[in-house]
Amino acid sequence: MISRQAALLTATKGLALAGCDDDDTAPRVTTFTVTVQDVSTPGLLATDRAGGTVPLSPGAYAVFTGSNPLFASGSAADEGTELVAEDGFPETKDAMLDAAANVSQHGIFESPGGPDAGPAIFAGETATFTVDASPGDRLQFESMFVQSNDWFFAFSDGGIDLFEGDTPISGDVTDRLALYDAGTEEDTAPGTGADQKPVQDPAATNVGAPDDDTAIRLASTSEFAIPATAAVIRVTVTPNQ
Ligand SMILES: [Ca+2]
Ligand SMILES: [Ca+2]
Repeated sequence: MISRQAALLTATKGLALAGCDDDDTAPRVTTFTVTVQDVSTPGLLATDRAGGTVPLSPGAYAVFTGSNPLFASGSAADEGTELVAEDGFPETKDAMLDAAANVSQHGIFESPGGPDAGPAIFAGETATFTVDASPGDRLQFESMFVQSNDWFFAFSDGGIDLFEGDTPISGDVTDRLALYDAGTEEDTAPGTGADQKPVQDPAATNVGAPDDDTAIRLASTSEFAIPATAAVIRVTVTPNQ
């Protein structure tokens, strides 16, 4: 039989626990659905290739804390980023993320099929993936701007915070994207030249002259006419309820 004093202690402890959930429970995990849509339209680029649309490659993504585990703006690209940016192959980057200590989750996103029955994300297609994250976690990815030599989309500032304080972010995050030049292949204008992916052997890698500038940087809008990011790609992040 429980004593009155023990019952009182139990009740008091219960109240105390109810008042400090944050200290006594594991971090809250939120599952997010991320969509990457190709919103480019025919004739967006002045080229016959892909009807002037801008296909996107399958991408590599990571949930992480601290610094961007996929690339560093201003530094040379690693092999994984080069393969995404020049040839649209994310598998090597995905495998390299296994070794990144600050990555909690990583993977590949791709088209559900589409006109090539393959992983490339063509105009009108949407790739979808889910990630589990806790406050403090960030998201980053790389996906090739296929009508280029070595350009890829990623979030600027190293990634996006998936929470504002403890609140999951929600909605269109396209304005957080930037188009980067990987610094691994010399550029020609979008949709032109002999060394861009649409006119290469689809399975070939590293076709084209090396870049004069080996630093990862923003693609040059002073040198080339480049469509607005929002005319090519739309990314949304939605916490599951
Ligand atoms: Ca380049
Ligand atoms: Ca090339």
